[in-house]
Amino acid sequence: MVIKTIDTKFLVKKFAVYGYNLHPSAVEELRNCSVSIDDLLKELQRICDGKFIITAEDIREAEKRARERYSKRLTVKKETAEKKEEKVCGELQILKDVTGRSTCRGDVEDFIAYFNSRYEKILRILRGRVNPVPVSSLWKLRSEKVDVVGIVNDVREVNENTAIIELEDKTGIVNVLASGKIKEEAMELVGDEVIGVSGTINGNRIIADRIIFPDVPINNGRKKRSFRMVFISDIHFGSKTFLKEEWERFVSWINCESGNEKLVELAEEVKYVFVAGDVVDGVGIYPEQEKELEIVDIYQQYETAAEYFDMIRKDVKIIVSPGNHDAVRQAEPQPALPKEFSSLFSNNVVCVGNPSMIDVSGVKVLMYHGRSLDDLISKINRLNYAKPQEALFELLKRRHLSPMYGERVPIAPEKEDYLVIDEVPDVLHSGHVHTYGTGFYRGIFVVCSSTWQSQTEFQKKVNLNPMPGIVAVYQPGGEVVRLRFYSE
Ligand code: D5M
Ligand code: FE
Ligand code: ZN
Repeated sequence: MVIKTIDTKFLVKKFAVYGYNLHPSAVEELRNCSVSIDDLLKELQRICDGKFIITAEDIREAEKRARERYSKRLTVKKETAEKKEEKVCGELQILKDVTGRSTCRGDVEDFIAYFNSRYEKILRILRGRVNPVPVSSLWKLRSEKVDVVGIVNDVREVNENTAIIELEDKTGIVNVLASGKIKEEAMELVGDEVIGVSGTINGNRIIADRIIFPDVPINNGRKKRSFRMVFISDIHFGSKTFLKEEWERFVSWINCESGNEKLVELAEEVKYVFVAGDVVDGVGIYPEQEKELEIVDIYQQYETAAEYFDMIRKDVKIIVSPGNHDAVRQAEPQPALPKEFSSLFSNNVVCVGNPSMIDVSGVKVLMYHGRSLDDLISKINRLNYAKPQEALFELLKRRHLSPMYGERVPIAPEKEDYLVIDEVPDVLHSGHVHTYGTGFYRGIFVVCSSTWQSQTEFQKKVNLNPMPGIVAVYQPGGEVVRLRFYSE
């Protein structure tokens, strides 16, 4: 109750109940007072203990104190809200993510800075294994044996036994001749990756002895944890072919409500669900998509996503990064879903960018939607959609999530190349291709998660044969379990 609106008689009576007589100046002062009468009386009791007549000055002092107490209460409330958020994230930390850090405008300077960042970061990884000289100073050298580090501009097959790699560093371009076994390696270079070459100067070329990939070190001491992680992606909520029953079966399992004793025990140990993009089907992603949509409004698609995520028990944290069907910029790195959509999700859902490095209890999970897999699979002959994990191995070897520039993956030229795998993860999680595969690469658990969308008319036309409803359950340092919720 605000005092301004109370009549004088009531005021006098109310103060009399507390044993106070109001001086006329105090009544006037009370008219200008904007704190509640009860808060004011509480403060008066503190400062006017034993006093009989209350003056204007007493009112001013009590009002000041009541205000201070109110603002303190607000701070405590804010702190509690922050603590609550911290509790939800708990032992989860976002180590790297472009969200809120994007600087790019897309001009020429941005592209120069972007590729410089890519080059510098990978050069740092290669140092120690190579001792590179700048391309511009190659021809002044006395020694014939050299190392160079550069971005692969082009690879040309000369004949059955030879290829030429055009390598560029910040100072110039050099042609590298690759023969025999090295030619085979050269033919698998995808372009725009940074590599080291060790070789001999011959005229204006280098004859390669060795190609050095930045690669990841072998990790024999995998971190062991008692909890389990679940990896999914490409749910495509809103699509006509979203697999509702399969999703409900998955939820029923994760909520420990179905399956045999072993499956229930497995579900009990799940603490995290990672969702690597294509949460919804989106709108306007491909021609005539509206024909394949059950829900044509993007907001309603995310509302549905929120309802379906809400089915999952709340002590499981759900980490969601976007894909090319989600409502964020298409160019990679993509920021997390905006508040407009993420606020629809309950507290156990954390939205992160694509890519993102997440630390859960010391286990580092690198999430990347996987759009570059299409480019990689079409470029390297021995790769295919049936074993997408092998394409992911190639990304780890190149220490880059989307090495090929100007192909199917649009890249935003940020000052820092967020797609470089500078920190070595314990897990690499991707999706996008709608097929499933897991494996270990140098001790890193690699998972390409399946989809919750059966084949669409559009996918039929582009010959995409999905492997839907498969879930990878991984215990860090332990076993990988594959669960299938789809039966044909
Ligand atoms: O992509 C799901 C899969 O479908 C992924 O491997 C790309 C592939 N795809 C998508 N569009 C095309 C076209 N136009 N041609 C060939 N392959 C395609 P998603 O991100 O779920 O749409
Ligand atoms: Fe998808
Ligand atoms: Zn996708």
